[in-house]
Amino acid sequence: MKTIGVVDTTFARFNMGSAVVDEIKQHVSARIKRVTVPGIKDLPVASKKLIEEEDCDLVIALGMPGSKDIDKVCAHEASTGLIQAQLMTNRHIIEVFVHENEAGSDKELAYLMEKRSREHALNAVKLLFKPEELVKQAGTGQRQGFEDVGSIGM
Ligand code: RDL
Ligand code: RDL
Ligand code: RDL
Repeated sequence: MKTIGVVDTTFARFNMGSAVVDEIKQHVSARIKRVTVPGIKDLPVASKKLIEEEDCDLVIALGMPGSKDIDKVCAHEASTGLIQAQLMTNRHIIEVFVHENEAGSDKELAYLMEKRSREHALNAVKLLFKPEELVKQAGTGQRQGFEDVGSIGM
C-alpha cells in the first residue's frame, strides 16, 4: 500500500490538512501520515522526514503565505526548500500555497484554501496512482482553486 504524507501549518487560517485527508480518502485507499508544523519554512524538513523516516511515497505540503512583503520572501524560501527536498529524495512534494491576499475576503480565502487543497490532493493521487490521467490533461490550462483558464490550441 502506498503512503501519502500530509504536512500543514498552524500559521494558516484554514485547516488545509483535513481537507486533503478527506479528499484522498474519497478516491483511493492509501496510508496517510499527517503532521503539522508552525509555518511554511518548517515544511521542507518535515516533508523530507516523512519521506525518509515514515516511508512516504509522496508528500503534500500545505501553507498560507501572509500578505506582507516579508511573507512573500518567506514563501520563496520555503518553496526553494521544498524543491531541494524533492531533489534530495527523488520524491514529489506537492506544494499547495494560498497567498492570503489572493482573496478579497475571509470567505473567499476559505473557499480558495479548501478548493486548492482538494484539487492538488487529486493531482497527487493522479501522480501516484494514475499518471496517465495527467498526460490526458496536458496543455489544458488547469488551475487550482479559482477557474481553469483553458487551452488555446491543440
Ligand atoms: O521556524 C519557525 C518560523 O520561522 C517558520 O514557521 C516561518 O515559516 C514562520 N513564518 C514567518 O516567519 C513569516 O515571516 C511564516 C510566514 N511569514 C508566512 O507568511 N507563512 C507561514 N509562516 O506559514
Ligand atoms: O507542487 C504543486 C504546485 O505548487 C506546482 O505545480 C506549481 O508549479 C504550480 N504553479 C504555481 O503554484 C504558481 O504560482 C505554477 C505557476 N504559478 C505557473 O506560473 N506555472 C506553472 N505552475 O506551471
Ligand atoms: O492564474 C491565476 C493564479 O493561478 C496565479 O495567480 C497563481 O500564481 C496563484 N497560485 C499561487 O500563488 C500559488 O502559490 C496558484 C498556486 N499556488 C497553485 O498551486 N495553483 C494555482 N494557482 O492555480
